[in-house]
Amino acid sequence: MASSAFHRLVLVASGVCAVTMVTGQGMLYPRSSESRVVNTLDGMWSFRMDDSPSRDQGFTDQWWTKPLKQTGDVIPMAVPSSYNDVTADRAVRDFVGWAWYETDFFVSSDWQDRVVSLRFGSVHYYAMVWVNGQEAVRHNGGHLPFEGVINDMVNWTSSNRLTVAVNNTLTPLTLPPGSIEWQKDTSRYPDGYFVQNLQMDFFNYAGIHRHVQIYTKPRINIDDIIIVTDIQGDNGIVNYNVTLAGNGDQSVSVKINVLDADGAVVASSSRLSDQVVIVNVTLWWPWTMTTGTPAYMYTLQVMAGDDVYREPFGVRTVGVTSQGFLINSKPFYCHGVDKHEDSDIRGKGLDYPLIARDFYMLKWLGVNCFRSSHYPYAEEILDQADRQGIVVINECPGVGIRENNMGPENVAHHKEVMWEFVRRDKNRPAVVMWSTANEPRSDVPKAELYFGEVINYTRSLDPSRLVTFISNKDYNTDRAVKFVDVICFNRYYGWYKDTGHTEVIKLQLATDIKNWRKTHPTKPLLMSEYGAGTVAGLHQEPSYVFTEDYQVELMSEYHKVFDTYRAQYFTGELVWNFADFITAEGVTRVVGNKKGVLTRQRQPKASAHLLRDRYHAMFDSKYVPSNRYRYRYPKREEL
Ligand code: GCB
Repeated sequence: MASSAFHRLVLVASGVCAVTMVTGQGMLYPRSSESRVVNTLDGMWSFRMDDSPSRDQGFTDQWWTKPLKQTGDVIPMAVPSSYNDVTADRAVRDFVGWAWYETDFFVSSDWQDRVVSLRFGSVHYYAMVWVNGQEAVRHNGGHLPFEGVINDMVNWTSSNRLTVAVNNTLTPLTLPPGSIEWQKDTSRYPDGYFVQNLQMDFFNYAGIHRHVQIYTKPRINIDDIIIVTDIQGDNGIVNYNVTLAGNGDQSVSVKINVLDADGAVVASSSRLSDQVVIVNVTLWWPWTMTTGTPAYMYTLQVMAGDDVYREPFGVRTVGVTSQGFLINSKPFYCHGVDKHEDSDIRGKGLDYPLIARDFYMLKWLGVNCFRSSHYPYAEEILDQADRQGIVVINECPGVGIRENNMGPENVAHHKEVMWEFVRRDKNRPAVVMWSTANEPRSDVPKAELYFGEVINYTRSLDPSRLVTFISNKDYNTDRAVKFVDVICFNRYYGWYKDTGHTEVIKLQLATDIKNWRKTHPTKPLLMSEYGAGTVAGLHQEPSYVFTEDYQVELMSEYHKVFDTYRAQYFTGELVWNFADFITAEGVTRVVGNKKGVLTRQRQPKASAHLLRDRYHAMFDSKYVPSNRYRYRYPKREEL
C-alpha cells in the first residue's frame, strides 16, 4: 500500500507537471512603459496543504474549481515567501507534496484589447495555475520565471480567482534531484510513512518565492531582445536582435535608440536586428576595478508599432586565457563569496531589505564576484549585481547530480533549464560564466556524455560567456572538466579531511593546484569553495573546530596558497559561504550550515574582518588593513 501511494505521489508530481517550456517565447522582465502596465499580486493569499495520504485530494476533488476555503481550512500566507518558516507548525515547515494558494484580483476593462499576462518570478518546484478554474500555465522547475496569457479566462467586470498548486517533491528527475523514501516496517513507522531525501546541503524551501505580476502589452508586442556587445578601440559595438509577437506578416514601424545613463540617445536604428556603434563608449567594469566607471549601464529603447520596452545592458566583453579571466581584455581576479538565497521567516522569498543589506555587506567585504550557488537567483538580485558592478558566476540548480540522475530524461530537462536560464539572463553584464552544476558525480563514465552535452549545449546558446561546472573530484578522476573554460574546484582541507589540522592545508592545496595544472595546462583555476563551520561567538586559543579562531586560521592558510598562484593561472577564490544558512536537520549541522563569514542575520564573524582586509587591499593599495588577524595580505610586488 505504501509503495502504491509513493507511485501516486510521484505521478502527481512528475506526471501531471511534466511540461516542457514554450520554445521561442521571450521572458522579458515586466517593465512598465508608455504601452505597458504592470500590477503586482504580492500580498496575503489563502493557503492550505493537501495532506491526504497520497497528496492528490486536491486533484481528485478539483480544488481549483471553487474558492479554496470551501475545500477546507485555509490560513493566510505571504507571497512572496517560502511557506515553511512562516508558521510555528512543524507540519507546514516539513510538508512534502501539493500546497494550494489562492487570491483574487481585478483587471481593468480598458485592457481588453491588450495581451494580459500573468507572470511568476519563481515557484518552487512544480506549479499549476488556474484563473477562474481554467488552467492558465504550468511550470516544471523551481527558480526561473514563467507566464501565461489570461485574456480568455478573466472577468473584465468582476473579481477573478487565481489558484496556484505548488509541489516541492524532488525526484531523481528534478533539478536539484532528490528521492522519496518510504518506510515499510510498520513496527517502527506509521503506515504510509515517507521522507524526502535531499542530495543537497540546503533546506528545500518551497512556495511562491518571487513576484506574481499581471502585465499588459499591445497585441503586436516586443517579445524578446538579445544584446551582445563588443569593443573596438574607444567605441562600443552593440549587436541586437528584437523579436516581435502578434504581428504575423504585418510590418510595423520600428525605432531603436541606445540611451546613455542620463537618457541621451547615443546610437539608433530603425531595424529589428542590427549593429550600432556607441562612439566613445563608457564600458561596464566590476566595481573594484580602478579603470573606468564601474557598472555603467545603457538602455536599449525599443519602439515597435505601439509597444515600447527598455532593456538595460552594459558594454563589456568576457574572455579567458590559460592564465585567467578577462573582462574587457584585462585580467580579472575574482575575490568573492558563494551565496544562498536564505533568510529566517521568509526562507527564499524575495525581500528588498535583505537584498539591499546583502549588497551593502558584499561591498563592505570588498567582494567583486559571487556565485549564485546553487540555483538561479531572483532577477531583482541580478539587477543589483549589474548596477553595482559585482560579477556573477550564474549557477543552475544542477546540484548533487548522481550517476542515477544522468539518464536521457535528466539531460533533456537539464538542457531545458539552461535554455530558460540563458533566456532570462542573457543581457546581463554582470554574468560572465554559466555554471551548469555543483559537485556532480563527474568521476563516472556517464558524466562524460552528460556534461559534454549539457556544457556544449549551453555554450551554443551563449557563445559570449564562459561555461563551467563545479567539481569536487580529483584532477585524475574527473571526467568532465575537459569541457569547461575555467576549472572550478571545491575543497575542504582541514575541515572534512584532517579535521583540526590547518598545518597540512598549504601542502595539500598546493599539490592539488599543481596537479590540475599539469593535467589541464590551458585552463585557469578558480577555487569555488573552501571554508569551515563556525558558531558565531565561540572562541578558543589554541583554536578548535567550530570556533571563530579556527575559521580565521583555516582561511589564512588557504590565502597563502592563493597568493602563491594568483600571479599565475589561479584566477579566483570564493569562500563558502557569505552567510550561515539553513539545511535539512542533521547531526553535522548546528541549526544549519555555519560556514558563513556572516551570521544568518548578516553580522560579521571574525573571518569577515580577515576577508575584508584581504579583499579591500587587493583593489585599493591605500587601504589600511585592520591587522586584527594573523595573516598579513602581501603586496603585489611581494608575490
Ligand atoms: C559543498 C557543497 C555545499 C555545501 C558545502 C559544505 O561542497 O557544494 O553545498 O554546503 O560543501 O558546507 O559542506
